[in-house]
Amino acid sequence: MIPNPADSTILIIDDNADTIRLLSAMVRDQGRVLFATSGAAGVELARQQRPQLILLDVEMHGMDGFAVCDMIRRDSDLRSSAIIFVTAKSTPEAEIACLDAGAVDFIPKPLNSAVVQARVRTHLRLQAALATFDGLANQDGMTGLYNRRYFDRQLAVEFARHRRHQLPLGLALIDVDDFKRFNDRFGHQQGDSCLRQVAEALRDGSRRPGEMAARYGGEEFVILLPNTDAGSLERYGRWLCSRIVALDIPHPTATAAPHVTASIGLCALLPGEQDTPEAMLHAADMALYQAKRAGRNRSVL
Ligand code: GH3
Ligand code: MG
Ligand code: MG
Ligand code: MG
Ligand code: MG
Repeated sequence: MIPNPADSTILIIDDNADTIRLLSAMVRDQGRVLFATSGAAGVELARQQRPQLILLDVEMHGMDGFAVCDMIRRDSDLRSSAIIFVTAKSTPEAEIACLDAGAVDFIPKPLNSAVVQARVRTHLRLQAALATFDGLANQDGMTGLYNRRYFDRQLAVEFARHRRHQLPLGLALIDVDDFKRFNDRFGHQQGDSCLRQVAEALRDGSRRPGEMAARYGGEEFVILLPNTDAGSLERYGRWLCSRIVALDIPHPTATAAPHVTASIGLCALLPGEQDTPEAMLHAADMALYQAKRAGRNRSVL
């Protein structure tokens, strides 16, 4: 999915109401415009709304533009918000200071409508291109699920959240059963199509907030389930197995059933349990191995 620059959000942070009015009128055709009249309110709004572009006044009462820029650049959730400084100080030194602070551009006051529009348009286009690349870098090309790279990053994020807020965290490792035989019987193209169908079922089965499905590699998938305790995870594992059975993809040479099935290894971390993301994956892998040994088409915690 390619992001459209016109769907962008532009946040104006300025302590002067007249400047906000003027800037809003200039850029309102290019996206949804929000504003804040202080640095602190601006940072708060940026965290809530994740704007693609922030037009930031340098001289403000209280927290000035450089302090705001610094806070935003330190916030990993706001990595993809670009900052343009708006300032009357247009010496080369001032311009360099803005760029060195982490802004992508600099708009001089007094404001020229055509210049403001051209700069905003250019940066929204660049932001959309970056978002496209970011999406592609995190995606598995064949199934459209997230890839392992992205999964590993999200697991680290959720794991830290689990620690901080003392919430349970669940993980499911899913491996298609007897898939080598499936390829041998039907060929690789049918094999790929089977993996896409399984992936779609997994995506569909992980739509609650915070849940994510990824292709872990080959015919293995993984689902991250925040706030899921052991009991819910066991029910989820059984449900997921039945969803893959329900795809009803014929597999006459499989060992567990005459259609495609999967084995699932589960791992649930309770609040406060001292472990690591790697240990979670290892535990799920051990459980998966047991599910295979016990006859496949089942989940094991
Ligand atoms: P088990 O039930 O023990 O998991 O048996 P299995 O045959 O599924 O496991 P094994 O690890 O022996 O074989 C996995 C097979 O998955 C072999 C490999 O060629 C196939 N495979 C991995 N990635 C892809 C893919 O992207 N497309 C297709 N068509 N096949 C793939
Ligand atoms: Mg000001
Ligand atoms: Mg495998
Ligand atoms: Mg397999
Ligand atoms: Mg195997």
